[in-house]
Amino acid sequence: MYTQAMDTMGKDGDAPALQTADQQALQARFDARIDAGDFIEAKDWMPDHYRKTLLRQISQHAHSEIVGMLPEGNWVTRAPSLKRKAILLAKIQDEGGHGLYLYAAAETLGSSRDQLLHALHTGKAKYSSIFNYPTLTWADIGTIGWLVDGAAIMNQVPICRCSYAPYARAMIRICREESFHQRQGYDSLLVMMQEGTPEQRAMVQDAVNRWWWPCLMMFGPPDAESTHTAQSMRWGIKRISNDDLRQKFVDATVEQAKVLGVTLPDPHLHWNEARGHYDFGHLDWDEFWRVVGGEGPCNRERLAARVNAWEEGAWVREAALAHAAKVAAQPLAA
Ligand code: BYC
Repeated sequence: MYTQAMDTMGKDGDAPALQTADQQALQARFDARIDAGDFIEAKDWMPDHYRKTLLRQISQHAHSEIVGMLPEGNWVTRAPSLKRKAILLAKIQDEGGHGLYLYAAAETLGSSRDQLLHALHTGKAKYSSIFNYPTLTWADIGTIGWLVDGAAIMNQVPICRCSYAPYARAMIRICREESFHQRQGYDSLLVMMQEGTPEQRAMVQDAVNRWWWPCLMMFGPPDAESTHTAQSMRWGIKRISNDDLRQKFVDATVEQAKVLGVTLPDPHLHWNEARGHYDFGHLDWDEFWRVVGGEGPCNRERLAARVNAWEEGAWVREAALAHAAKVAAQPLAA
């Protein structure tokens, strides 16, 4: 299963010209299955471009999950109560689990875990821009739950219907857990807003001010500038475009902000009766591309932490392999 070595970070070109009648028949059958809404399994024939697109997206998603553990990990020792610490630990552990489901789904496409992680550690692979921002106060942890996980759910629920079945199955489990993550964040902020001191309420507002715009950028560049959206939607990998998901997120979040009692930091945010949606201000796409390009506030720190974890964990991998070899060498019990 893991023998189709490939450069996971190669730019996806057009699908190679089909060589034979057999390949044309395979392509036609694949297209018909996609059009019929069938799921594609790992053992099924698929065009190389489809496989590379999935490998890129799923591995980026996996990397985002494990890099996403870092900003939250920053607050484990300083959580304000045992209850909040236990919730935070459980959430971070869930993110590690999501990374594992997703790396396993990516491996079914012909890349090894080592190849995927090498791409992350050498800076060739992307991970979500949002995790390159710092967590400055405890309110950032609640805000990540509410807004970052909220954006993640908006983006990820449609992926439960992704045409590639192993990814879709992983996403069903992940989305269930993300809902809990979002709720715990909102609950934590609600307690601070309703029962907290004026300083705590100001801390929540400050966190929302800093996270709002980066969260809107999580959905990716505008559709007109998105390299992959059209093809990914044709293949049923993406079901809803970047801009449409961003709009859905804004519409849902404005109402939640009202209940919470915070102001979203956008003077242009207002209900547009004709569109049936909230209008919102312009995003700073220069900032987005700077962060994606490695120049965000925490890019270097995040990557260094992952590389360090890999190097310091070498003895665990070696011990696990030695143990597995020992078990395999033992005769089977009668
Ligand atoms: N950050 O053509 P586009 C989580 C890149 S985990 C960085 O629209 P696509 C959580 C994009 O890769 C959240 N790069 O691309 C975890 C492409 O560059 P390449 C992660 C971004 O793939 C722990 C270029 O821009 N979620 O929520 O069609 C704790 C053009 O973009 C970003 C997922 O990964 C970005 N934000 O659409 C808490 C979900 N956006 O690859 C929470 C799965 C775009 O050509 N992924 N780029 O070099 C997706 O749905 C899609 O991949 C995206 C982008 C919507 C992200």
